[in-house]
Amino acid sequence: MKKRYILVAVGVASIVLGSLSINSVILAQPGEYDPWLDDDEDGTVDVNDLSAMGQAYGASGDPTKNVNVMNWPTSSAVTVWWSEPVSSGPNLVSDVYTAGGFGQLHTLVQVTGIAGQERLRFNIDGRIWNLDYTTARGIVAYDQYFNTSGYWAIHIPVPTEEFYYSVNADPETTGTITLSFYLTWS
Ligand SMILES: [Ca+2]
Repeated sequence: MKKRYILVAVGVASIVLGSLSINSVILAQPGEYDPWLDDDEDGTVDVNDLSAMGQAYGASGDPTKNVNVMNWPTSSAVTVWWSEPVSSGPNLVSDVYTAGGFGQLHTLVQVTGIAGQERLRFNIDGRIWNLDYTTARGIVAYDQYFNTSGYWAIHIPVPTEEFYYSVNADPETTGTITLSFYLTWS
């Protein structure tokens, strides 16, 4: 009985080893160049790349890889206001925009018609949602007074996934605001 088991075991092992050797022949064929396998980064995957693996064989740790990304995409510029009138009364509030995973928010502002005691309070706001996402609260992420006409370029980290702009004019204040933004990854 034992001999029979041994014979079966040897038979199975032969089949497994046979298929393994066929697989290794297939794997040994030249394939597409994979830069992740080219350890010494000489443009060829060869035995020199195996030595690094041999030395580290059996080691374990965090598989995160450091990479340099050169082709960061950029968003298109979005015009929020074009010569939009502002005056005391209700705040001027923009649509809500989604930062979409971008990291930096670049805003260009032009203000006209502000002089003397006139003053605009300009905010870039993020939004915090309640726990069941039924109501949101605006949070001031950037706060600046414009007390003259002029141009401003404002660069800030994206405050939250969603953001918007708001302008509040002091009493006896009238002017216009033109504003556009674009987003970059870094
Ligand atoms: Ca190599």
